[in-house]
Amino acid sequence: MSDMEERTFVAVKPDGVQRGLVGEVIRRIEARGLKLIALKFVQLPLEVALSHYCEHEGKPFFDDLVKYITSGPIVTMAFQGKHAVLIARSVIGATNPVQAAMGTIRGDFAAEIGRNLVHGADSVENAKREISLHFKDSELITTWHHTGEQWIFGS
Ligand code: IDP
Ligand code: MG
Repeated sequence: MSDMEERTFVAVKPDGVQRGLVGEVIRRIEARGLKLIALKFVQLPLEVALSHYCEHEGKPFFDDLVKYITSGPIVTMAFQGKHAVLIARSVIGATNPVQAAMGTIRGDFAAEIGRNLVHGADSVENAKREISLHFKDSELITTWHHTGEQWIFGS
């Protein structure tokens, strides 16, 4: 796999949808040069939410987290590009919006850890797991040519 084929999974959570921030989230990630390869508007079934957040099972906030992510429709996306995981995480900002830097999505728009607007996979391995949980292989469209890529990544 080439560096440029690294993938990440991002979701606009129910509060982000309700607050009209879908376009803002997509815009900021697109602007960093990542290539969109999948996108859906979906209300997560409980079993998908449980699987998505399985690493947090047993933590005190787990039940609230599952209620939150299933409380309304979300936008799920996959992006591809060099350092896709780290780039998306840096655009999103720290988990607790109180600590998130200004200029990040959470730092600019959120105030509560339990309402932090966006999800971004935290590793290449988790991104793979999350992309395959939320998308069928046939829903990933990687064949299109991102014309800005050579100017953004220099390759
Ligand atoms: P991340 O979304 O920045 O990767 P994680 O630690 O993976 O953060 O936690 C997943 C989600 O669980 C967070 O985005 C947030 O919505 C929620 N969460 C994490 N820690 C807490 C907490 O201490 N209280 C309430 N919700 C939390
Ligand atoms: Mg996480």
